[in-house]
Amino acid sequence: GILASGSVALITGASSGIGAATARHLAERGARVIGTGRSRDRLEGLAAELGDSGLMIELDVRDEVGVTAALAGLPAPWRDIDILINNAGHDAGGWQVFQDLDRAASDDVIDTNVTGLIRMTSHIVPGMIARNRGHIVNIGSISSFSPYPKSAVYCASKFAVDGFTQSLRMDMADTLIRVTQIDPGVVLTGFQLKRYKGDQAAADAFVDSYPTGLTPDDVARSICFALEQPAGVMIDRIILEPTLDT
Ligand code: 8X3
Repeated sequence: GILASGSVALITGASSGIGAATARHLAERGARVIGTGRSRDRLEGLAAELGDSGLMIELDVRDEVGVTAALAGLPAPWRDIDILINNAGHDAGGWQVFQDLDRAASDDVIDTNVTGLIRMTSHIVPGMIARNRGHIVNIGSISSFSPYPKSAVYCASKFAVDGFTQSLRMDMADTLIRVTQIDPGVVLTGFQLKRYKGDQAAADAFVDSYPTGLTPDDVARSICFALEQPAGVMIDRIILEPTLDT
């Protein structure tokens, strides 16, 4: 399968949360993992854990020039990317009714979650097509199809990811490239704290209302499930929700 020993996976937003957990799971299964994030410092821990199976690079999905340079600078053995995990995304400062949302924060949500995800895909798809080999995993959300209040721009961003995933899959129809979307509900990561603008008490209260919130490992196992299917099996979408939702 594509998740074989020596396969190269690139994971955006690898410094924490779902991205970091997925990096560990893929490395455990023999993949070589390029972990990207905005800050090299925050990737240090993962670099130490993964050793020779990991390559950490500083890359901001919002930055076209930086992305181009970072990918062009990959050492030769890391250039043929088999698996792209488009994980980088946030709703920083987003827990607000739309009329109170900060405009700059909203723009950043779109730049990262939508434009950045499309940018990474557009850089990496040509090589996948040339080799007729690849699996793209986009991290959506339950917000990709089930909107809720106080997250208008975030929900818009995840609906956009959903449309992109589905249309991209159709465009890959005459290739062996697979496209999967993973749609988690509440996952207990730094996402929640950022959404609440760093208000720890508010984030804790939210998290406490989900006694069985999903962990990053739960999401990582779903990603592995999709990747480990035989070449003829396309997992379109996996939706995960916490069992208890109080
Ligand atoms: C975010 C999902 O449930 O934390 O993608 O709002 S939730």
